[in-house]
Parts: sequence; structure tokens; C-alpha cells
Amino acid sequence: SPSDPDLVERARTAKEKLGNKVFILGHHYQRDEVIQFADVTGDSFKLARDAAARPEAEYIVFCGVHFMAESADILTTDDQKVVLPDLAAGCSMADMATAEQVAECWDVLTEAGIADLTVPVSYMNSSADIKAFTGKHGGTICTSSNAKRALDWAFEQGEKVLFLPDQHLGRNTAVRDMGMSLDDCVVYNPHKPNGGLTAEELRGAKMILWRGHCSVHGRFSLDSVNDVRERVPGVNVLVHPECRHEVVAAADYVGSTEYIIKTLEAAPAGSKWAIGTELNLVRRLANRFADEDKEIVFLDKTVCFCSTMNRIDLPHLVWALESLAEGNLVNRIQVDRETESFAKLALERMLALP
Ligand code: CIZ
Ligand code: SF4
Repeated sequence: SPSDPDLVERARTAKEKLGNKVFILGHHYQRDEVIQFADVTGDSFKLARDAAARPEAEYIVFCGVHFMAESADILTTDDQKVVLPDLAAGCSMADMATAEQVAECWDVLTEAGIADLTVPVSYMNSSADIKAFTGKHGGTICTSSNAKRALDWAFEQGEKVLFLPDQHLGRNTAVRDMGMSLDDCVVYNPHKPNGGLTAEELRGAKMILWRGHCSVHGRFSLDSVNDVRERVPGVNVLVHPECRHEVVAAADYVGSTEYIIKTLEAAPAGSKWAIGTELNLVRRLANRFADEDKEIVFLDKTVCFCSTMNRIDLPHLVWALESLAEGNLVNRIQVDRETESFAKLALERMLALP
């Protein structure tokens, strides 16, 4: 739906008034009405780095979800203030691993005698607390673009990996990219005693996958792939690695949002694509490439937007910008120093990956 012209004008005015003091980051999954005001767009990691490259911007307005704003706060200077236009914009996947649950899991691994052999690898889509846990225990962060390199590194440091919080990215990377078998992976369920695993099962596993998933990508199914192949003959199926293993196994191409965008940019005219990722991004890409005669459809019409991403709408952005322009710092996301220092350690290990 077209943006309300009055709100567009107000956003523009407030942004102009703030000038170089504000830098607006727009995640790929954000609404068009918000993306039009973004100074840069990208995935969570690229955006955090873009913010860090703008030390003159006192306010970083992060149009995305909570863990992304935390990561931006971790990577920017203490003088830069990161603002999330709606504090209710969380991430269901990140929320599936709390600090207490992960500490308990580490106790279970210790009890089974394998904690010393285990290296935590945490997906960018996790809270600052989980990133700090990862840093403290010798582990690294990964994104969907460098998950294989992170696992290669981790298996040089230890014999086992505890992969947090997205079981699908962990499993897909282990099986598709590292040649492991499904039997090398076990799933740790934080809602069950001992994760629902015996000490034997833990000792026999190479990959201990946290039982988390994305509520959007996890909804694509093997039927989605089969149905679209029938509906659109000759279609190329391109999905994000947060999708379930059977979806990824049935797809033609698998990769991060940045990979998806680059693949479509390079695709020949006349080609047809079914995309398994967030709907705001898929729609935007379908519009962008319509002129070039690339047919782009959403992998499964029953799957919806990321509801928490969509909480950041134009009214919230206007409110945040007008507040800042009036000198009121609202909705600041600030990670405490200790958490920040351990989380940074884990992020720096990722940056140092070969
Ligand atoms: O699924 C998401 O939320 C992704 C891919 C986030 C990001 O940009 O890392
Ligand atoms: Fe979290 Fe999934 Fe939404 Fe990304 S798309 S913010 S992983 S729930």
C-alpha cells in the first residue's frame, strides 16, 4: 500500500533537520514505506558494519529487529546511540535461546564430559547475551554467508560444535557444505531435561544443534517446492539456508539474502525464480526485475511477512525521527559493557576467519 503522504513529508522533514547526525539502516526485510528512508540497506551484519563506518552519526536508527540493533551497538562507538523505532520488534528465533537456557546446556555438556571438546558457533541472529556466551567459551559468530568457514575454524579448535540458535542453518551447513551426515547431528531441546538427549547421544554427535528456527523460513516445506515446480515450469528454486533441510535439499540454489539478490541480478532475461525468503524482500525484487523480464514468485503463498520486522512501520519511524530532531533520545538499545566485550570477542573471531 502507498505510504501516507503526510507521514512521508514528516519523515523527510525530521531527517533533513537531523542531517549528518542521523544514519538510517534498513534491513532487507523491512517494508517499502520504511526502506525509502534508509541511507543503506543490507543484511544484519552488513548494516552493523555500515553503522560502524559512520562514526560522525550520533544516532543510528536501525530499521530491523532487536538483536540487529544490539549488534550495531556492539560494533559502533560509545558516543553513537542506536535507536530501534519499536521496542517490540524482536526476533522469534533469537528469543528461542536465552542466557539461562544456554548456561544450563553448557552444564549438561560439562556433565557429559564434552564441554572441553565443544566450540560454540552462534548465528548472528541471536541476542547479545548469547554472543557473549559464545565469546566467553572460545567460539565465534557466523552469518549465513560464512557459516561454513566458521564451522571449518571451529572444528580446528575442537571436536564438536554447539550451534546456536538456528538448527536449520547448522544442519544445512554441516550436511550440504561439510559432508557430514544427518546422524552426526543431534538436536538439543532447551525445554526438556538434559536437552532431551542422553550423555551417549551427546558424546556421539559432532554437531549439537540448538532447537531454534525462524518462524518465517521454517514454514516453507517440501510441498512448497514441489508445488511451485508444477505451477511454474522451468522455475529455479532459490532459498535461504534458514529453511528446513528437506527444502534446501530440494532447491536449486541456497544462500543468504545478499546471495539471493546477486543471483537475481546476474540471472538472464526470461528466467523464472521461486524465492524462499521474507516476503517484503521477494516483492521488492519481483518489482525491481519485472522490467528485465525475470519472473520472480514467492515460494509459498501461505507464508507471511516476518511479523516483528513489520512492526517497524512509517508511523514508528516518524515518531523516532521527530523525537530525535527535538532532542529526545527514545528507544535506545544499549548493551552493557561486560556483555559487549565478550560479544565483541566472538564477532572479532568471525571477522578474522580465513
Ligand atoms: O532471517 C533473517 O532475519 C536474516 C537473514 C537476517 C540477517 O540479515 O542476518
Ligand atoms: Fe527472526 Fe526470522 Fe524474522 Fe529474521 S525473518 S527476524 S530470523 S523471525
